[in-house]
Amino acid sequence: MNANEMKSMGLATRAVHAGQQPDASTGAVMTPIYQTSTYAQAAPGDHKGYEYGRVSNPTRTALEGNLAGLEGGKHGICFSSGVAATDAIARCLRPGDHILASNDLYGGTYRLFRQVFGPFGITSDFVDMSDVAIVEAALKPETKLLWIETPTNPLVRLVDIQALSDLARSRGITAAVDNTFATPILQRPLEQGADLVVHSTTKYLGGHSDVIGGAVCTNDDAWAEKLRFLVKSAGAVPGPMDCFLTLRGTKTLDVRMQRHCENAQAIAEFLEADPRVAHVYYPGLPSFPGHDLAVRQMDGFGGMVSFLLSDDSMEAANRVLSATKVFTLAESLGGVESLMNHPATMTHASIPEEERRAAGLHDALIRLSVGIESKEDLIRDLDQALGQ
Ligand code: P1T
Repeated sequence: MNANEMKSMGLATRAVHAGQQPDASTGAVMTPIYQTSTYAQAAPGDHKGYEYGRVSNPTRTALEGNLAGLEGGKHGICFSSGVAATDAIARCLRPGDHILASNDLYGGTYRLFRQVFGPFGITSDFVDMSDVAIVEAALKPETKLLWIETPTNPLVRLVDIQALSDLARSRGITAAVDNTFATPILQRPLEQGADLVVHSTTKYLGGHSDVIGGAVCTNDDAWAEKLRFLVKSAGAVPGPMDCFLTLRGTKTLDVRMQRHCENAQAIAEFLEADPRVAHVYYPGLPSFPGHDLAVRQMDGFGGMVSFLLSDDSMEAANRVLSATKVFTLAESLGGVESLMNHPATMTHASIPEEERRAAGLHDALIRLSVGIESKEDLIRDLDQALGQ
């Protein structure tokens, strides 16, 4: 099937087949793990498209084709981690350039923009992107990159991709969307005008919490060329085994996302009705401020649920976080197993306390990555932990 035929296929079909071909030398249906650092040349420059493992690898190529197919993009470019993918994009900026990002986003992205790129003269601001007017007011003449996370991490706020991509385009600014929380099954930002889609493939795409990886997808040839140059020149590449594991994960992405969404919805409804919980953040709740936009922009509400305890203290959070038996207390998300996380002390600890609180990341905020277990067991586990 060529790329155009693939585009007309449903997402579940693309998840299994995009970028996949039986191995040319053996007919192996699954792309082998090409565990090699280099490739034989018959004569100088006479090779089969692969010269050196940092530049490219057939297992990586198969994954890149798969991710591009899922996002509906021309190009997929893989990196050794999600932050390496973000880093590659930011490296294309120059001293004096400005990044405008969401004020509710993965703490490591904040740290990268502020602490790694700040000293190189690249400035960054973080605003509430759920309001287009706030974003417009915060743009500067030197803004070159609009960094959108939606749903955001950890408050699962919704940001209007089409509106912000249109705004960015009208000002000559690149719009990048971190699509890690939604995955292409639920949301395809390139179709909504974004220039770049970024993933931590560590999460839902890999899906089994056994591999770290990142990717960028785009239809923009110039961006693809710049990023491939950085892959070759800066070298943050995933190994063939990691690509194989991620590719094994993406094939079941569609079915897994359905179960993540179903379980998360049930848990959000349970928590919303519980007096021990002050507030529930989940786009699938009609009471949630981003619900209408989620209905328009997404094909499902995702597997991430956050909630605030009625007793907003570190002690109360610690009691719940230490008491679950099915949910594991751990950073990360998107695996088949349910995880819980304390943003204030774990994933978002690198955001200064004042900014963290201002962004709504309270001490007793708990983030759930709802897995694909039986939802009755998950609800029972939360119920008993809330009672501690
Ligand atoms: O961990 P890595 O593969 O480098 O991905 C970074 C990253 C990028 N974008 C989003 C939205 C993320 O959530 C992450 C990583 N997040 C966690 C580890 C976490 O627990 O939130």
